[in-house]
Amino acid sequence: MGSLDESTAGRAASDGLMPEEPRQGGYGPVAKGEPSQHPYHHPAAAWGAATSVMKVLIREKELLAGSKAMFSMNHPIKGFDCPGCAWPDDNKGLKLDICENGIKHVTWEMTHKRVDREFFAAHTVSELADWTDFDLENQGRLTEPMVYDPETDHYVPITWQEAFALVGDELRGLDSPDEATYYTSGRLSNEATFLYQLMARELGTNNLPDCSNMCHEASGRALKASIGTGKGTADLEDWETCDALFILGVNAASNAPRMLTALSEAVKRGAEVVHINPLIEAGATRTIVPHDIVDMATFKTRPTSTLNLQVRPGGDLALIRAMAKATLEAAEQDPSVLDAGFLESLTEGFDEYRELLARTSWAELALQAGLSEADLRKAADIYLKSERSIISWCLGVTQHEHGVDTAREIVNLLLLKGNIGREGTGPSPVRGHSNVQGNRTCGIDHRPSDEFLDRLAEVCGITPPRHHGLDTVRTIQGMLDGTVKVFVGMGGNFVLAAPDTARTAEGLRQCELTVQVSTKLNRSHLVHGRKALILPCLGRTERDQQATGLQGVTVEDAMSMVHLSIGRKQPASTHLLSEPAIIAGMARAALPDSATPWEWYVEDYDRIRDVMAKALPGFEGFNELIQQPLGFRIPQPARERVFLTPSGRAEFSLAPLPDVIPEAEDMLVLQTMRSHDQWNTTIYSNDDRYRGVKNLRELVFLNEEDMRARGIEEGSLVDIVATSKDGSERSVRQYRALRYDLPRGSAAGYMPEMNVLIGLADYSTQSDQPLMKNVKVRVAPSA
Ligand SMILES: Nc1nc2c(c(=O)[nH]1)N[C@H]1C(S)=C(S)[C@@H](COP(=O)(O)OP(=O)(O)OC[C@H]3O[C@@H](n4cnc5c(=O)[nH]c(N)nc54)[C@H](O)[C@@H]3O)O[C@H]1N2
Ligand SMILES: Nc1nc2c(c(=O)[nH]1)N[C@H]1C(S)=C(S)[C@@H](COP(=O)(O)OP(=O)(O)OC[C@H]3O[C@@H](n4cnc5c(=O)[nH]c(N)nc54)[C@H](O)[C@@H]3O)O[C@H]1N2
Ligand SMILES: [Mo]
Repeated sequence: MGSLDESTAGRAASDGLMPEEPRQGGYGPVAKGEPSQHPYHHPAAAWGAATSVMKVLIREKELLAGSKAMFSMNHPIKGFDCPGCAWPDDNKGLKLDICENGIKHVTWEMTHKRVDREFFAAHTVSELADWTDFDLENQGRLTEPMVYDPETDHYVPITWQEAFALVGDELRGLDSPDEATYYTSGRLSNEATFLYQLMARELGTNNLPDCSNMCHEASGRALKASIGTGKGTADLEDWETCDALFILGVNAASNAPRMLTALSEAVKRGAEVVHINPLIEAGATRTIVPHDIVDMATFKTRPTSTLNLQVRPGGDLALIRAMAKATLEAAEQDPSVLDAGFLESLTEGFDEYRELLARTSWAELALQAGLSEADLRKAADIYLKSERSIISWCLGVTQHEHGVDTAREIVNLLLLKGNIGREGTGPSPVRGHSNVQGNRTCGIDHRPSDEFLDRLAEVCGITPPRHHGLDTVRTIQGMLDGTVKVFVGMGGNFVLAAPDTARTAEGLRQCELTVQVSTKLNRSHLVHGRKALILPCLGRTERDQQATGLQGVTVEDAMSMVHLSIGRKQPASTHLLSEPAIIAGMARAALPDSATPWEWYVEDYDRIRDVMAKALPGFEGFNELIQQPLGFRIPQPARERVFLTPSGRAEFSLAPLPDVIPEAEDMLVLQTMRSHDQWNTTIYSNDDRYRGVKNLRELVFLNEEDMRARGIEEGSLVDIVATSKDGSERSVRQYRALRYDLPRGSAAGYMPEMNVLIGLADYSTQSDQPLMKNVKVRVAPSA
């Protein structure tokens, strides 16, 4: 579309949560230049990425430290784990397995800027509420604990001891431990995680909502039901040896850039790579391998796909089922396409599944997938011909009503050809936060199993509650109906990450106490309870010095590898505490007579690991295992074809084919996704390089024909009205409509700005995940 006309005011309807002045940059920086969109012709990664990194390094004045950081990031034993994403490290040879967005992410934490007591003295909370979210985070690192003073509307300094006492008093004053809720964002280390869940359970609650409730809950539930453990089975070596890769609902170039290397190497060795996504994302065609200096110097691009299929939003189950149907049809001619021995001895429900598919017509499947039968058969042919297939997915699959059924259908398809527990095969969900998988492994679970609690009780000498706790959506409901009075956020930015921003804010404001353990200032500090604390912690890059010396922590990547992460940088302030120390401080204050040796644990994290080794299956010998250069793999029985399901076999699921076509003809299915230049609620700029967008976040990508049908001009302003499951409506006004290559009937825009459109009722009944990729909207030109 080129440059747009004079920028007109764009406002979201989330009262008091965004600055009032007109802007088009959403929660990003105040827009400076004119918004524009130009097609992006360059390969993913490449020099554009290098330039973008340099800009960030220069802005943060961290050129030297930033470049030094790149060399210790993801290095075995002596480095820290990149907090950018959960993609596993490739530690073979001397390759530097780093990426543009990982570097941006790390530098953002390492900034020289500080938010100190003078900063808070200079600005009231009401004043800060008018700043953009970018400006809030861009103030730099938090330096000391602060408490909200309602008299002056300022955050004022408080000592750590007083802060802990405040938390302790409040928690001890509750009528029931279930009146408090303990949120985790997925970067918390395993050690801190273990202490955090122990604190909650010793206090008497399983209220442990986490970002996973909005992210991969569906994958966990599906895999648990199908194969007995809630994790993928493929690892990086499998990715290197498979001959077909199916990637569903992942924007690799932006959100898992190190995956690009695996994709290009797969294509290079002749493997098939099929991308299934309503959008053809940048990383789904070509890349310059991010760390291949020769490729970068010579601009040598490498293909990253052999087939792209633009599925209808939510149509993945139909597509996968079509592939399974074609496989079963082929087996009628040539039974050897199926792994009969595997199906016979290690699976349950195959006959019923075959019957279900025989009853499902190609026409229904094609309609629901939004693809022609010919296209569906193309994908099926690749699967049929391949000896070793991996199917990988991310939010494009999980944040839908039928996320669990779809992930289970993926397993169904894999089972047909024994594509599990064999080299080069398996389900492979791409997790988000760098330790979100480890959080679950180490006990962040609002629905813990009895076995887990039994062992915790025995090893830690506590009596954990047995009733299930609150997840993210139910936490918000609880705050709103007054049953939740204390909110503790271990990282993250709850108010912006959660659905229904306005209602979430209302809930937080109704709390008696909100506690945010954070590295940087964000919106969740400004939308607070009657009492409020900001507790600043060490970041992952920083030295964590305790009584017995320098401490390291561990994280688990998306492929179940657990390894050590040791920060080396001088902490941003001498007043920061580590996350384990903050948890121990709160726990002691809330549980003065606790027999748990909180302080002793913090002196030496080996002690936490020793108790984890006893409490968590697969962690036996934890302290020794992490001394291995690449860490260790948590045993994943399904990888060995041991299926811990009720039947002791891998279980086929028999979900009915969902109807994913909106009930009203003028309704579009809107997905809320990330731009290239953001990390969840952290927005680095208003650009989205690979989608060719500059200076604009308040936008909606639409299909050309959908625009024409609604009289919407390219680059013009539109209003978007969402209809919730409960019939209520939410809207954003004056967003820019941009033409994009996506299927008719679908639309796309950015989180977290568009979270205001997602009602609290809009969560999946299968996974309880908010429907962040499935918002039913009507779009019309602004008045
Ligand atoms: N740089 C950077 N890296 C990140 C993050 C970040 O914000 N920035 N976030 C991290 C986190 S927490 C996570 S969970 C991951 C998220 O990684 P992604 O899942 O890649 O995240 P999104 O940006 O939401 O993109 C969703 C993708 O799914 C596609 N999609 C939408 N609906 C459908 C559908 O119905 N079917 C299919 N097949 N595809 C669909 C979209 O077009 C898009 O390509 O990334 C992690 N890594
Ligand atoms: N509409 C819509 N909404 C979504 C999504 C979507 O696709 N669409 N995606 C969902 C997903 S997948 C996720 S994972 C959630 C993310 O939700 P969250 O995890 O809650 O959000 P983040 O933006 O990752 O959190 C950023 C904040 O974490 C703090 N932080 C950074 N590093 C550290 C650290 O080392 N320790 C501590 N204690 N704090 C730290 C900083 O203060 C920073 O402001 O959002 C969800 N929300
Ligand atoms: Mo996530």
